[in-house]
Amino acid sequence: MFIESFKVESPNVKYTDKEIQSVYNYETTELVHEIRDGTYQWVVKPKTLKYEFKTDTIGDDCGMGRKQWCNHDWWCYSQSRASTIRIGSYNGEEIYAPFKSLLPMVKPEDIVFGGWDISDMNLADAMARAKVFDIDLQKQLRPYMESMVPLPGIYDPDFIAANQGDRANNIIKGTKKEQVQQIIKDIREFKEKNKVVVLWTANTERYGNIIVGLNDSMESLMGSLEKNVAEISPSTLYAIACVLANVAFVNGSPQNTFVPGLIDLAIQRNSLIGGDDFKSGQTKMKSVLVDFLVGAGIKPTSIVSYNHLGNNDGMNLSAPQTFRSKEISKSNVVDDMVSSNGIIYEPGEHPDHVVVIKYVPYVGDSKRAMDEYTSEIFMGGKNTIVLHNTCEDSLLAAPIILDLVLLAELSTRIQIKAEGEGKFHSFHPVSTILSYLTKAPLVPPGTPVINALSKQRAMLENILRACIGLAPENNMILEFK
Ligand code: NAI
Ligand code: DG6
Repeated sequence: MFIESFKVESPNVKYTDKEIQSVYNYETTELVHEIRDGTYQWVVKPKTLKYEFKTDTIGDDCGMGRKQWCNHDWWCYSQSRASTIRIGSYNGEEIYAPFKSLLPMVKPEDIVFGGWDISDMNLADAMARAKVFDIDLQKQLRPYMESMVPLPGIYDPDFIAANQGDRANNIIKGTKKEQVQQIIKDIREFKEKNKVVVLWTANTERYGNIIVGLNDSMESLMGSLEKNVAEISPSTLYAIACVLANVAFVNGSPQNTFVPGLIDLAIQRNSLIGGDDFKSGQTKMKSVLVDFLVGAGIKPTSIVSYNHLGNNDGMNLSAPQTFRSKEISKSNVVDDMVSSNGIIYEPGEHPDHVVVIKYVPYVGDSKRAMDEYTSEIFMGGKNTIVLHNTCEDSLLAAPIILDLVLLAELSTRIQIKAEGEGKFHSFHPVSTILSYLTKAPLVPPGTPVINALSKQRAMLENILRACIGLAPENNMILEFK
């Protein structure tokens, strides 16, 4: 059964006009590796930590009883708009509510769009050029989009494919520092009326070289900016501007925008950063399937993923250096699952994992993703699973863009306090709750990277549940045992 909304009644939860406060017992474990009875042993000690959460309710979309206009397939594949969570059972029936009813979230219809592009094409013409929507829909949307023209962007041909040069007619001139200053000015003008989240969905760049003294610390990066050093990518320049303007910045592309100096800067200034690379289709399937296989004791030994696509992203990725960025972000996604099972894999053993992307103009945005998973099964047998997925690339990415923006904004409104801590603070500026939506989750230094989709989803959902004093979803259903 599905219900539209709910409210939690508990001594641990308080709803006020301005915020939702919750007290939460975090059940976890402490691991000890010590000598007992003359040998090293692992000892696991359950422990309970007490946390408090405060969530600012600005942007209220909890909508107790309010009718939602957007409850249809427009939002399909958006985690925040189209998915549900289980909240309990009633008379023996499982009860589900919208994911968005957990905490107040900004409504998509309240988002004000702005942005930069190195091409000055208005959004209606860009929509026509992209050939993703059918003509009828384009005609309906054109009046709303033709007056929307992007602000000039930061262009550096060294970082993207040469085949993008023809589009670059809308460029911020000046030194890198002046370009950053212009982005900050644009953000400030926008910020006068709106809360800002910036999301990079521009071309994939090549990886930036990490060089000691150039970008390995906040000081070196800011020093390099002063000196107009060439090896600072446009995406890193936008990210610097966002951190300096204290607005959230999310990277939807695979390159290493977040060089160590940038991460350092974001931490110092407590400004949210998140990424990298939208996890839209093939990788999402991979982070489900490999989790299932390894979790079931089946041993994937070869994973080969092909893509062909004919949109501008595909054209940009046809250059080796931009392809390499994508290859890296697509390749590391099975690591945590493989290392979780020391029964089927030897230490250091890893399946062959190959990623191929080819530009095929004829298929346009209709991307083909083909995967072959070969695994070892019972008694030395082999199992091969083949997937073929055809889908509009852009229509997979757009809902993820929406989710990243809505969740990043929500994340900036949550405050946390552990027992013994004097005051509330925001989550770590390197935002891990966005990892469900990204191929190569950016995590704070020293934090484990989780790629398995079910764990990423559980983390996101359970943290939001904690903010309203609900226990994590444990699927035990003990009531019926
Ligand atoms: P696109 O090539 O259609 O659009 C990129 C836009 O960025 C173009 O309009 C280009 O002019 C602009 N641009 C390039 N450099 C810029 C700069 N420095 N500043 C401002 N604008 C700039 O690409 P698409 O398909 O929209 O993808 C965007 C990014 O998202 C790519 O990195 C892609 O790999 C990534 N991505 C896309 C997915 C998908 O569409 N399913 C999934 C995962 C990631
Ligand atoms: C070819 O792989 C083009 C890419 O930009 C993809 O569309 C994108 O990275 C999606 O990858 P995935 O693995 O999430 O489907």
